[in-house]
Amino acid sequence: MNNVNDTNSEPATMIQVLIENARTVPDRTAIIWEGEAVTYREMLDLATSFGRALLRAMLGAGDRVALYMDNSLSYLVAYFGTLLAHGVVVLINSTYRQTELAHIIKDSGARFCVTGERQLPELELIRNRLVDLQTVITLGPSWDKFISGQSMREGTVSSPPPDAPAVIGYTSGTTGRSKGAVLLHRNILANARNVCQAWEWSATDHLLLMLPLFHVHGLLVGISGTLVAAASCELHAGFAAGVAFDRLQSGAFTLFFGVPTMYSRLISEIEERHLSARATLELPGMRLFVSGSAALSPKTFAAFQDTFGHTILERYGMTETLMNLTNPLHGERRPGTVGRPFPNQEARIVDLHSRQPVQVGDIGEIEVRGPHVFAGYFGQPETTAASFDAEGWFRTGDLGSISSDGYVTICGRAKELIITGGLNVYPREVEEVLQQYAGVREVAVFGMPDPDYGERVCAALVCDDPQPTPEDVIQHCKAHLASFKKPRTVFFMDSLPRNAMGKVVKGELAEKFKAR
Ligand code: MLC
Ligand code: AMP
Repeated sequence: MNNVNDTNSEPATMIQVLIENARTVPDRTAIIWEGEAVTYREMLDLATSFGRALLRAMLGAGDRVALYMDNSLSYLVAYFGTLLAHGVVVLINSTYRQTELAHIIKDSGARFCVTGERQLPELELIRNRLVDLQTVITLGPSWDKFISGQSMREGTVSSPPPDAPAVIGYTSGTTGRSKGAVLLHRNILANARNVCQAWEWSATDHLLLMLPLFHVHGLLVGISGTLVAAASCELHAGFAAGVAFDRLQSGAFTLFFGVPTMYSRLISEIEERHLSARATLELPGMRLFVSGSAALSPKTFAAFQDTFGHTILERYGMTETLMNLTNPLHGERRPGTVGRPFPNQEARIVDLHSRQPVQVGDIGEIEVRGPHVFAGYFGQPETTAASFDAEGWFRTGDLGSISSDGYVTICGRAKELIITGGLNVYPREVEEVLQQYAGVREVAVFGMPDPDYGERVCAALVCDDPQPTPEDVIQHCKAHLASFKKPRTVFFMDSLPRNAMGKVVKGELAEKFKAR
């Protein structure tokens, strides 16, 4: 049914990969969603219908289409459909509230937004402020109407140029307002190919994917890798340890990707079910568990090995660069490290001042270079220029050291960032919201260790009397920000510890409250 241009040369975009798979293995399952298998041919047809509808609605090449919704098959249809119509997909966390949402839609200048019924009310609150946003497509009847709509313009979808922007992923900085990282079609394909090569991802693999599609981990590793390998993937709405364990025991899967919280919850699930003998926990068929997006503790690494008999492979990535470093598929997977660069990509560690590579064992900033590295921050040439050096090395803002045999250990961050359950929280953004609460005089948001989320968001406040309760403050944050950013612990102080420059010493706060 589709009229997509076929190509016989080596695919240069993920869309060409999809077209190629639909041609060579049309009846192979690509995605399983809610028990229904969707073949490569069907996926291309569905995406083509959506892409054509966008063209009828006057989408121009390079126009942004924001996806603000939970995981579903429609998410993938909208994603591939947008790319087929030469639009640019803007990823938005489906739990974002109006301020976060308004910023991304305005900053990206999105003309279209595809949203779920659960998210629509939040979007409606700010709709009249979003001058560029012309069309909102809500899953359900509005989606059906959009797809079947008539127009004078009948567009033909095709593969976009490899150098064109494909995805904008928002990731934050020091200002508290997130920046859009522009990934080109060729960046996404290059990284997916390198990942497939390193992990020997092949057509016989079947991935259990419970990560959100609005982040690169789920979409640009899980889905992209599946396509490049012409493999299949069972997509879920989200992660639940019980469901994950049952599915993994079914024998249907070979791959699982997760953040460390998912691995520690899988271990707890076994404890809760009082299953202890390893024999009962066999996960038939599984060949690879990969962890990323946050540091996997050696404790969880060892406990998972003990419980399930599998050695987790830890890798390191970021929105701007996709996947950078990986422990080996064959060879030692060293706990506490993120391994070496993926094939065809480079990484090095440089001194923070001289910007020269450090000696073995010394700590510096991790820099990366290669075809996987993004084009820059949307509409921010100066910030982009400051993120790269003259030789094209990208400064990750992560601190690390390298061993004599090339394994990198991440030791901290040059950027101020809390990673909770694989989700990033920029303290400044939460501080700005807390500042608005009546009676708050000073505020500092910082991370502390958490057994479930790895790190937890904490806030120290200096307030006028009468002091608010922690619950008041937390509710205030939930009303203004995605709920995962709220402080889970609130401390009240008479004054905040500051250095000679007047800057709050957050390390001291974390140390002080650790004892409690
Ligand atoms: C949800 N909540 C969280 C949270 N996730 N709080 C802190 N940290 C988190 N990560 C809050 C919700 O707001 C809610 O609060 C309550 O916890 C329960 O919500 P839930 O929906 O039941 O969530 P939960 O089961 O706890 O989710 C945990 C999780 C999820 C680990 C399954 O956070 C998740 O899927 N994380 C993966 C994120 C990811 O894909 N990161 C990749 C980024 S890309 P309340 O109060 O409202 O009830 C990247 C690059 C790379 O980093 O290298 O990959
Ligand atoms: P994001 O901006 O959401 O893409 O998050 C990227 C950040 O996640 C990186 O800059 C790292 O700080 C962190 N990260 C990703 N993978 C790992 C890992 N394996 N270990 C430690 N930190 C990680």
